[in-house]
Order: sequence, then C-alpha cells, then structure tokens
Amino acid sequence: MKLYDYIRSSAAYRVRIALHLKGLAYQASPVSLLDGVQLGDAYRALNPTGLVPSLDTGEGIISQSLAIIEYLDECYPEPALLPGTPLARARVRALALQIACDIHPLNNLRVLKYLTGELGISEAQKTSWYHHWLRQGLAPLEQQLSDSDSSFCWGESPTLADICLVPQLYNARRFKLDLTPYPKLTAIEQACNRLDAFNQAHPDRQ
Ligand SMILES: N[C@@H](CCC(=O)N[C@@H](CS)C(=O)NCC(=O)O)C(=O)O
Repeated sequence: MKLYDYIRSSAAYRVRIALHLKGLAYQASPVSLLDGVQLGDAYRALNPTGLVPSLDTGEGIISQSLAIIEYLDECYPEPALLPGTPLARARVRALALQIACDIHPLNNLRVLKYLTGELGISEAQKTSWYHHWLRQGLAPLEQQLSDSDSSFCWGESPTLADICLVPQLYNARRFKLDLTPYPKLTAIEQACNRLDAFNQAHPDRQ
C-alpha cells in the first residue's frame, strides 16, 4: 500500500497510527503541503479534494482518513479499532467525529491561509481563532471522558477515537494551546504514546 502523506498532517497521522496498530507495511509518498503539492494537477488526479491523506490500496485509491481507517479495520480486523457492540461503536465514532468534523476542519491549513490571506487577519487573530475552536471542541470531550476509568477513550485498547485524539493534541501543542484544562485527554494521550504504533506514526519519526 502507498500512503500519500505529510508529516504534520493530523489526518495523515491518524492513518499512520492505524497502519502501525495493524502492523501493515506501507510506502510513504510525501506530499508537501507547505509547497502546495496537494493542489497540483498530479495529486488532484489522485484525489480531487487536494487534501491528504490518500491511500493507494493496490486495488484503488481511497481518500478521507476515517474512511481509510474503517477500510483497514474491515480488511485487517485485528486488533479491532472499533468496539464490539453497535452502541459502543456509535459512541467511539461520535468521539472521533467530534474531532474530525467539528474541530479539525476549522483549523485546517487552507482555512488559516484564507483568514490571513484573502480576509487579511493578523497572526495574533489567527492564533485566537485556532485556540477558540480547539477549546470549543476539547472541553466537551474532556467532560464526556473525565468520569471514565478507561486508560483510552473507550475500553483498554486504542480505538478510532484515540487515533483522532492524539494527532489533534499534537497539533494543539504546535499552536501552543494550554492543555492543563484537559487532564483526562492528556492522560489518554500519554497512554497511547506509550504504545509503539503511536511512536512509529509520530511526525518526529517520519
Ligand atoms: N476530512 C479529511 C481532512 C483532510 C485534510 O484536511 N487534510 C489536510 C492536512 S491535515 C490537508 O491536506 N490540508 C491541505 C490544505 O489545507 O491545503 C480527512 O480526514 O482525510
């Protein structure tokens, strides 16, 4: 399999974690977001959205990190990235989607570039925007998870929710968000980062 990847893309980081959790070998094909390679004709021919990641499975190309991860989970069921009952699966997907749909798109590179470019806001205003939407998203996650005895977002092994959480917190640190109001989320992050798969997928290891 070939992963169209960018080291600091949190959506690509999710897929790297899933590939390593499953123990799947893959070839990384870097797409430099800073150089705008994702917007060029060659990459758009593979993925018209101009976003990473994309996974070439050998049988076809899939976009959207969550669709890719669920594809991997269906093709390579062990270890499972979703729990065993419909209700638990819905809860894990809901946590993952809170991050992937309600936080991440607001703070994506193209959004931040539009704000500072076309709309002319300052770097300080951009950071304020970024922190605002992160706080709006992380506070309910902390509230939902704080009473849980689990080391992870759900149960005692990583799921799709942890796969979304860890890259989002990495991103939050890059933008210097104070994470002290989220002790449960950072404890889950630590539990994940003790695992080899999360380490292998980390941006510093690419
Ligand atoms: N919903 C998509 C989001 C993909 C996405 O936004 N990728 C970002 C990097 S994390 C990207 O390629 N940004 C390029 C840009 O903004 O120009 C997914 O989960 O795969």
